[in-house]
Amino acid sequence: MNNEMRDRFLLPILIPVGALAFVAFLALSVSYILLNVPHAVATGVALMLAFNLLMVFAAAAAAPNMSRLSMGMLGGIVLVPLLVGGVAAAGVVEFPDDHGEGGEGDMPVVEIAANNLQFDKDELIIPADTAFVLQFDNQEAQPHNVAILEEEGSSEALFREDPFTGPEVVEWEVEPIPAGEYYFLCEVHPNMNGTATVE
Ligand SMILES: [Cu+2]
Repeated sequence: MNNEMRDRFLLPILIPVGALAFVAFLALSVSYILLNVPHAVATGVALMLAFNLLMVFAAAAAAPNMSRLSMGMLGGIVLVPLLVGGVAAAGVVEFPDDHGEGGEGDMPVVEIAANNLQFDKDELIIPADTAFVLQFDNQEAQPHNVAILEEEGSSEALFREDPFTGPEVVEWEVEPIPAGEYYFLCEVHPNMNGTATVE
């Protein structure tokens, strides 16, 4: 098959099919990039892309008999900023991680507060076998902490942090605890205590 045959029979099929595939690929990758970058970057990339496409179509319309070489150059004009934008976006963006273990943000939060030498609740409900964040709001200028024990009087704590003086809110990461009934208290004021229900 010589070049002329190829041009006459093959190109009319190849060009539209190829163009369709290219447009589909472009649309998918562009939307993927735009959905994953901060708003300002997305707007910039989209504008740049729209401007480039406009230039290419304008050039193609003005010179219908353009050689393949200049077609290739125009393709480059479109693709280069797209690639640059993609790389820039990848640098700016933290892609969401599929496993959902992205740290503190994903953990369940258990809240407790202290004021007037009392906790605001006498039962802590804690998810079983799950690392969680214990958010402790010490609302007064008294040293308090939270310790979780197997039972009242246990010498070893499943969890404890040092007492601190408020007012201050702290977030502690707590290792998973198996289901069961436990005891929690402020070690500075042992009469501040309650039941930790892990379920
Ligand atoms: Cu206390």
